[in-house]
This record gives sequence, structure tokens and C-alpha cells, in this order.
Amino acid sequence: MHRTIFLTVTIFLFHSLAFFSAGAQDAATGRSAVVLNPTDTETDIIRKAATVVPAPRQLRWQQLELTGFFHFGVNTFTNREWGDGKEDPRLFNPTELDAGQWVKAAKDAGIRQVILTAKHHDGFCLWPTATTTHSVKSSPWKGGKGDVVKEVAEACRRYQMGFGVYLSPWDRNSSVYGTDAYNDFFVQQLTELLTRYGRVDEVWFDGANGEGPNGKKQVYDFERWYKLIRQLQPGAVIAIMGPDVRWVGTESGYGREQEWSVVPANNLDQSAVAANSQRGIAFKPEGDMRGDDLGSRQQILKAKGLVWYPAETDVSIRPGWFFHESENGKVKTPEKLLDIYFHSVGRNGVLLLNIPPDKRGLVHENDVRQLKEWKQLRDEVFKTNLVKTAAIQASNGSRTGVLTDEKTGTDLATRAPDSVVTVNLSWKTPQTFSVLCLQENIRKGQRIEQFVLDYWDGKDWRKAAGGTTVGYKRLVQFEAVRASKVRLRILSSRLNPCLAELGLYNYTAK
Ligand code: FUL
Repeated sequence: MHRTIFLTVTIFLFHSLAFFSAGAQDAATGRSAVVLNPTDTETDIIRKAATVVPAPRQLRWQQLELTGFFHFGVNTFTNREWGDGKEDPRLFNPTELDAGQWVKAAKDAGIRQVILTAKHHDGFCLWPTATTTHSVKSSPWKGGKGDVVKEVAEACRRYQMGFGVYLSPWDRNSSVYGTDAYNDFFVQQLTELLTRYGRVDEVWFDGANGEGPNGKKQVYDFERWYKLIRQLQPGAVIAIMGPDVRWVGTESGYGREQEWSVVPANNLDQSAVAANSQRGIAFKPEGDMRGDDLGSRQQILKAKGLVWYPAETDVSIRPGWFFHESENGKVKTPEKLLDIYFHSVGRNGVLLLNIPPDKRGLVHENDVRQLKEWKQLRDEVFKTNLVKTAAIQASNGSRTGVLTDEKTGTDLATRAPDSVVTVNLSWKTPQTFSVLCLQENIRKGQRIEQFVLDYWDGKDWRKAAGGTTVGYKRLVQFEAVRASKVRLRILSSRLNPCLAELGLYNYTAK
């Protein structure tokens, strides 16, 4: 239901000075956004699209692959998903809170950054804010002297994990919600979060928007918030209701088959880019970003501008976002989590997996166990890359060794403008495989539009797998094949494809 509200809220995009300037991001253009002119030909548009690249903060975020969410707050104690803001803060009383245990459970599962719900829609703050008494300060936990945000931030530093905050714009407790004063209140809360706890790597805004006590819907001053974040934490990505990271469109953990990180931004014009280069502007993409096809040629040819705006795929390890005792038997299995991994990270997204701590203030044993087994399963699937033992030869480009060097910043140096490339692989003895992994060097852009994996059955080439987009990472599972000769054909690409990694694995679900 709240996603409906989500859609009605305007998405503003803001790009800082650093966002557009600096040729540092890529030798070709270094642009995370580009304007399309009415006189641009199809060739011009394809060339422009091929060279839109992530800003450094987006690149860092994309490489994390796995991020975690901790939904924790007053709802944990009321057994609800959405509080109404009238909860007594004295309800918040974890008995054994140990943020180190949360962060370690995430880290052991391969998660590299976590986001804490510093404030959910009920308005209860997990840190001792000066903006309201509706916080941990009024709770019995640690005699009102506790600070969950601080404990999580410190645990992240200890375990060398990224740290992010979720601050709900919708606040059902604040008496000023629905008035201009709320934007000041929100800025103060953001300022506290972004100045008291060291480095913040992600700021997550949901779009839910209700009415305040005055019956009025709050008008969120996103532009002001973005500017503040850029100023206080320039390395942080602003997700969902923000300029850097897009919501994939479902909460299932399954991204779209064709996932472009370069998508149309139709209100991006020359004047916006020019203005941005001086002080920073806000703009919003037209329409929602929830169709099946956001960035194919068909979409970009009619666009006015293009931006790098990658997908984050969020899902909870349990049915709810908050902990509920009754869901202890419904924690997602390692196999289900693996399938989610294939369809989120393996579909050019970053997975944001929610792990809600319980009333004790601990990640429940069941969740810890499933997370651990999920990691073991992934290690098993990706243990042996058969490409490493193959003889490799590429139709144009000689540096085939880069395909297995486990570096996403080196790529098969194919000649521009060749957009069709074949990589031939052979082994002395037949190999069995059922998983294909492809990665593009996105520092040069996202380019591949169609690929096919064939195997030689002794007489003919047969198709084992295929797809459209690759992006940072693409995983395809297929029926196991046994062969000693394989070829990967990139059949279509925007300019020359920049294939960084190639993997073939053998895994069949039990
Ligand atoms: C939604 C919220 O309404 C849910 O409670 C949860 O926080 C989810 C991640 O975002 O929009």
C-alpha cells in the first residue's frame, strides 16, 4: 500500500558539482549524466549512452553487491510493521542489545554495508536527538543514556563495514509534520545523524507521505536535504527518494531481466547541466521507474537526457520488515536466499537484505544460521571458475587473461567501434557447467545489449544460455551442459563491449 504513496511522491534528483565535473570517472566523458539534443542521430545517442558512467560514490556502492538493513525500533516491541507515533517510548527496552552481533552476522554472510532505521514512520528516534523527546532518551534502555545509532556505527567501524541511515520522511509523531517547520526539523535530524557518527555511506529515504495533525500532506524539501547530505557526507549515496540509487520496483528480492543502469531523465537539459556545474540543482525524472524496460534503445532514443541511476533490490529475510516472534519459522532458507542473489546481484542490482533484530536486541539464531548457510552455499557455487583452466581466444582483442583476473576495472580490449565479439573457450577434457557469470567494466559504461553462450555438442553449436543486459554483474543459470568447447558471443553492444570478467560454474540446486 505504501508503495502507492511512494509513486505519488515526486522524485527529485540533485547532482552536486563533483557529479558532473571531473573527467576522472572515465577517459571518454566522465559523465554520469548527458543531455540529448533534438539534432542527435541514433548513432550520437548510442555513443552518448555508452559513455555515461557511475559517479565514484555510485561505483563504490555497486561493488559492494550485498548490503543489509536493520529494521529495529518501537515496532519491534509492539509487534507491528507501522507504528502510529503514539507509542509510549518506555516500550523500547532491549535486554541484551549487541550491535556487534548484528554487524558480525551480516559480515559473516558477505554483506559489506548496513543501513539502520534510525527513525521509522512512527517517529521514534534510535539516537538521543535534540529535536524530540520521542526517542531512546525517554526509554528505560540504559537508563535513557543509550544510542543505537552510535553502537551500530561503531560496530561497523570495528568490522570495517559501510554504514548507512534510514530516516523516514514520514513522521507520525511530530507535531509539526504537515507544516514548513517540519523541513527544518528534518534537516536538524539529518544534521545530527550526518555529523555525530563519523562516515555515513548511504542515506535511504522512503517515499511514504501522510497527513500531519493539521490534515495537510507534508511537502518534503528533498532538494534541501540532498544539498545538506552532499555537503556533510559527500561520499554517501542517496537511495530510493534520491539522485544516486533507484528502487528496483518490488520488495521481492527479484530484479528485472533487463536492467539498465543508464536510464532516461527527460527533464535534464543543457541549462540544468550548466546550472549544476555552478551550484547544484534538483531535477526529477519523468514518470516512474517501474516498467520492464527502462533503458533499451527504444527508451533512450526518445529521451531528452540520460543518467546513471542503478537499481537497489530490497527484501526482508522474514515476511515482515520488523521482527515478529511468530515469523521465527519463516526465515528465508539458504536456497531461497541464493535464488534471490541470482536474481538481484545477478541482475545488475545491489541486494539490500533486511535482517531485523529481535526484542533482546540480537539477530535471532534462526536468521544467523540461514545467513551462514547462504554464504556457504554461495562459496560452493562459485568455488571453481572453469574459465580459469580453459584456453581462451577472443575474436578481436588479445588480453583474454583479464577475464579471470577478478578485477572489474580491467576489460577485454576490443577495438571500437566493434560491437560484436566472440570469446572461444576450450578444454582438453569435457567440463560440466550450469552457471554463467558476466561482468562489464562499468567505469567505461554499460554497453552489452545481447549475449549468447553456445557449446559444441560434437556436431553443432547449441545454445546453453543467453540474455540482454549485463552491467556490473549478470548471472544466468541453465540446465547443466557437458562440453569441451564453448563460445560466448556478444551480439549487440553500444560501441565496443568492455567485458571485465567471465565465469562458468557447475551448480545444480539440490
Ligand atoms: C517501506 C516502509 O514503509 C517499510 O516499512 C519498510 O521500511 C520498507 C523498506 O520501506 O516503504
